[in-house]
Amino acid sequence: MRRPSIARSRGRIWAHAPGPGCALAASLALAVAACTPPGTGRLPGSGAATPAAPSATSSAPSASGATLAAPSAPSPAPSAPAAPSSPRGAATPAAQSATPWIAARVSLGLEKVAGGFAAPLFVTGDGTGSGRLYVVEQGGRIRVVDRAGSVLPQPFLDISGRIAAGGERGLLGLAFHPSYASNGRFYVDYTDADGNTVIAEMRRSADSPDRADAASERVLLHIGQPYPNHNGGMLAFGTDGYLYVGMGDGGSGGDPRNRAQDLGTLLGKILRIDVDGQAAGLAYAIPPTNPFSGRARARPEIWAYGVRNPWRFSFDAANGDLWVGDVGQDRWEEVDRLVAAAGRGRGANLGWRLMEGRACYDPSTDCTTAGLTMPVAVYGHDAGCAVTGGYVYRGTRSPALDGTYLFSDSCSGRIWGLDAAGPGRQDPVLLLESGRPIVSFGQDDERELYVADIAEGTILRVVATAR
Ligand SMILES: [Ca+2]
Repeated sequence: MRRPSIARSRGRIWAHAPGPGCALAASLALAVAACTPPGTGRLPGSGAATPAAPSATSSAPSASGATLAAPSAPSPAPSAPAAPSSPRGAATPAAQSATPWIAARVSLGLEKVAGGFAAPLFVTGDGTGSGRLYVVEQGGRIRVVDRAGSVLPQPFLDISGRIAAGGERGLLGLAFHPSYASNGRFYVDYTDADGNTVIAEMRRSADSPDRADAASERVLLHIGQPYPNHNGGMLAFGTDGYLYVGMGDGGSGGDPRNRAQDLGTLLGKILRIDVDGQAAGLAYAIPPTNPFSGRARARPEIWAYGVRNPWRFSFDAANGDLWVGDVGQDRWEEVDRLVAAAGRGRGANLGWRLMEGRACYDPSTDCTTAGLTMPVAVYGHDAGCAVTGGYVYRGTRSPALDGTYLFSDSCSGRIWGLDAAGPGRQDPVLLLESGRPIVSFGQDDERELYVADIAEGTILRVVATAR
């Protein structure tokens, strides 16, 4: 079995660039990307790269569908006690069973949209209603899929010459400015030739909406990375118009310098910056309501802290809730829900390295839990190795999914659901055994959801029907 060996390897410290073999870099979110030789443009072989047996894999949407076996009477055990920190913790098991979401039986499938990509690890619309999908390739290119489903021959952007790719490095994130239609500005997160994080603003070409101007780069943040792993990489604009940035704890294993709890570093944090302003000495502005703005020895960019590697996060399009998939160490993967009406996690401490999921990590017993924000859901490494945070479905094609937060695991390929309006502590409901190394979800302008299969080089649409 491949998966158990990958899971065991995750706790090991590795301080050098990944060598041959995938197990090394399987330590984190880009388990499969480690198998991709950087710069070759070739897809990894499915045999070596696919960590789980593709039992249910199919490009036919319904054929691969698994049935959500939602029990008619939910088990009262571990999800019953609501986490005290949850603003929605008052929901009872009875109330949960009465929601349409948990009562529904959903058949979930994946429908291939486009392929031929080299290590795709993100996909998004541009917010203009153009129908374009932008596919981020780890090696440094962004490809365009047009409304008709054709992959344009010329990439939107190619900055592969500025990037160190491989393992958990590469072009990792992309976010379009909320006013992209008028200002043409978008944002990328990548690791540079030295492996350090760059967050930069770039612009659409003046000549064509299908091309970016690669020379337009304006660096906003440059963040040193002490180790090759845990680079975060997610960028997304909140409904507040600010850019949120996911930063890992700097890497190695076990957060050796306790950076995630150190407000003096940007590592192990979720950041929030104002890309439309510019403060003295900065390429951006600090939103005045950032929680640590003005505090001594704290970085004002920090929005929330205590994360290990928040590889993918998203905002619920219906209410602005922030959902974070934080990759765990050796035992637990977690999803955090930071409710907008309760501050969207402003200043929250999500626990790492004190805790891994809901378990003490360092110290291993009697860790202090006061003031920590607990995950809405966790799963153990018997079910995967690295969480892939997803989205709350708010599209129209699959009404059976409305209000379901979908997420996955890059090793096991399982797709689970959570009730976005449910209690503050839930058990993930298994929706599909995809058998695919799903390293990311993405959302188009109609709020339909996609997944990226980094080994096969494909983008697939999530579809579901009620049964
Ligand atoms: Ca946590």
